[in-house]
Order: sequence, then C-alpha cells, then structure tokens
Amino acid sequence: MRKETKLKYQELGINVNEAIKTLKKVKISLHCWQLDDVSGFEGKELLTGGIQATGNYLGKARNFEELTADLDEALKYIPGKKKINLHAIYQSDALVDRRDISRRQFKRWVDFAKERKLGLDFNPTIFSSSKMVDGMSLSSIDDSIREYWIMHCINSIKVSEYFAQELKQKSLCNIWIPDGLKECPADREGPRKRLKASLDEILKYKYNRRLVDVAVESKVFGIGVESYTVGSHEFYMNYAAKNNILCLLDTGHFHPTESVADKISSMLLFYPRLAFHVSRPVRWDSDHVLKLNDDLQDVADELVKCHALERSYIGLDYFDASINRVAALVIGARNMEKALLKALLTPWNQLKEAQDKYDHTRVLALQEEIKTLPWTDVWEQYCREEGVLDEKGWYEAIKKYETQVLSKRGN
Ligand code: RNT
Ligand code: ZN
Repeated sequence: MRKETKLKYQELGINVNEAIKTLKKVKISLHCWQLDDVSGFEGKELLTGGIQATGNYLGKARNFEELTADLDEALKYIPGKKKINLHAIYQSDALVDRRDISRRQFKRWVDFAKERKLGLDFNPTIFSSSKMVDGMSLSSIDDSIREYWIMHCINSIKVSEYFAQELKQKSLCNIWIPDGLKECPADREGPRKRLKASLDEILKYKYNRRLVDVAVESKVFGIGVESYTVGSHEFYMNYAAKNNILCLLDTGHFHPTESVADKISSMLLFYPRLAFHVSRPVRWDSDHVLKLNDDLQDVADELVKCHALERSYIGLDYFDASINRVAALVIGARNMEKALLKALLTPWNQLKEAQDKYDHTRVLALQEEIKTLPWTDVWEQYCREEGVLDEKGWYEAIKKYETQVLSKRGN
C-alpha cells in the first residue's frame, strides 16, 4: 500500500490496518442459488413464487458435485470470512419429500463446509412446489397445505441446529413465502391471520437459541402477485418483534424510493440482531447482481456507523442466468466487501461531531471529500493479505474456468 494512502486516512483519524482487520472478521453468507438459477437438486419442480431467473448462459450447475466445484471456484476470489446459504431444495444425500428433511439430507454439505471452515445458513424452500395451492402456503385456506409447510419449516429449523452444532457457529434459518394475490384482495386479513397462526405453530418447536436465529422475510410484491403480499414488512416486523425472532430485510423488497439503509438504526433499537438479503432491485425485479452503488454503500455505512457488524447476518440474494454465474457470485460478494471497506474507511466520529455542532456545511464537505479518497489502494492490500486476485486477475481466472469446466457441461 502506498505511504500517502495511509497518511491521507491518518489525517482523518482512520487507521487503514484496523479497517482491514475488522473487515477480515465480517462473515458474508454466499447464496448457493446464484449458481443454478434457484433450481435445486429435486429435479422436478419449475421455479415459481413470483421470482424468476432469466437467461441461459452456459454452464449452469446441475448437481451437488458441479455446484460445489463452482462454489470452490468462486471462493478463491472472495476475500474475508464466508458462510454458504442453502435452501431446502439442495438436499445432498438420500433425497426425501421436502416436508421430511432432516440432518441426513445435508451431511455432505456439512462435510464440505467443515473442510473449508465455512458456516452454513438455511432456508425452507416454500416455492417451486406442487404442495402450494393457488400460490399459497403458510397462509393457505387449506389446513393440510398449511400443516405441510409448518412441518417443513420446523424441520428446516432442525437442519439449522445441526449446521450450527457441527460447524460451531450460529446458523440463520430464514422463512420467506411468496403468498399473495394478483388482483386487489377481497380479504386481506384472513390470509394474514392464518400466516400468524402458522408461524405460532412453527415457533412451538423450542429450538436452541444459542445455535439458531429464525428470521422472517417480507416482500412488497412479486411477479403474478402484484396487488397483495401476505407477508408484508409491517406484518413481519411486528410479528418478529413480538415473538423474539428476527425480521430479515431484503434490500430488493421495498418500494423503489424507500431507503432500506434508513431502517437499520431504528431496527437496531428493538432487535438483538439484524438479518439481510443484500440484493439490487431493477424495475420489477428484486434480484440483480450487486453493484457498488449508493444503495449498497448506504447499507454498509449504516452497519458500520451503528457498530452493527457483529449483530448482523449479511447474506446475498440475487440470481442472474444471463452471465457467467460464478462471476456473478464473485462480483456481488466483492462489491459487498468493497462497500464495507469504504464504510470502515469513513471518519464517522468527525461526521457525527460536525452534525452535533450544527455544522452541516462540514458534514456535506467531508461526505464529498471521502468519495475521492484512495480506498482502492486499501482494497488491493486487503486482497493481497487474503491471498485473493485483483480485479483483472480473478476475471481471467474465471474465464479459464469457463473454458475448461463450464463449457464442457453441454448445457
Ligand atoms: C424472494 C426472496 C427469497 C428468495 C430466495 C431464493 O423474493 O428474496 O429470499 O430470493 O430465498
Ligand atoms: Zn431474499
């Protein structure tokens, strides 16, 4: 790293080595589903639930072996601590009906994670299923449908407990359902009452809270369910607060002019921990690959200035099938890391002080000054220390992997 870089930051009271040290400890949960367009290993159901992966770039992973090979490739180019985020449709062993999953179905994932010193997070898969009627699951009018998904969720929490026990670190079990309606509902309250009752049933299972955090993820709308989402933000934020679980914020699940970053400081006052799916919304889609844009930076800034890194689960959530999928995972993850590094290289104390002294001119001037500081020099140092290639390097390496591995898959 150049001497001037260190000095420039020092002048603002920032120690670049401390920033790197802090960043090295932050865990990012990499979503396995970017590598196969949310297909999973069950091999029968199409992707439904108002989400869509568009494109048919070559080399989609088709099974456990291919997916883990792609993950290994991606892991080489992502600095920092990592977890892998799994969905119930990625059973690695002894495939069973989704409702009946247990630790037995995820043994090879645990071995994979152990060997690489990774953590594992988990999600029940409540979409792409013939067990949903009229797009409804935990809020269905049909008792047997609700019971099916309640069992699936309880078993998913047990899988998370298994992950945490084996890997000696907490596991997040996040529940997202697509339930909603295309047109303006006749009854908004009924489905929400049923969803509430279903969640109450799930939480009757007394999971080990030292091992697992359970979260519920809201959404504003999905494709085909544009008018009403049962699990709205207000619904889940209230439910989570009252029931001592977490309310996961997916950064792609809000109205376009709403700032997700702005919610963080409020929620931190009422929740022990926060959980995120970091994503990028573009018009109707909530799942584009992360760019290093202002929205992402705002989220990273809040997490750092509110000292919330240790209290947050940071997971990624996007799926692009139109570009090299391994590169997509790497680009998004590196952007998350870059945003966090930039946030760690910001003189929050000085900024706060200026605000508290009513010196808003200083705040604005400093905020703008920060934008041109040489953070990329620190980023390169961080990558070197982590043994990870720079921008040009990883791109060329993944192109090679594309020629040697992905293009041979014949899909
Ligand atoms: C969908 C939600 C959900 C999924 C994944 C696959 O809008 O964001 O989290 O993307 O669970
Ligand atoms: Zn999500």
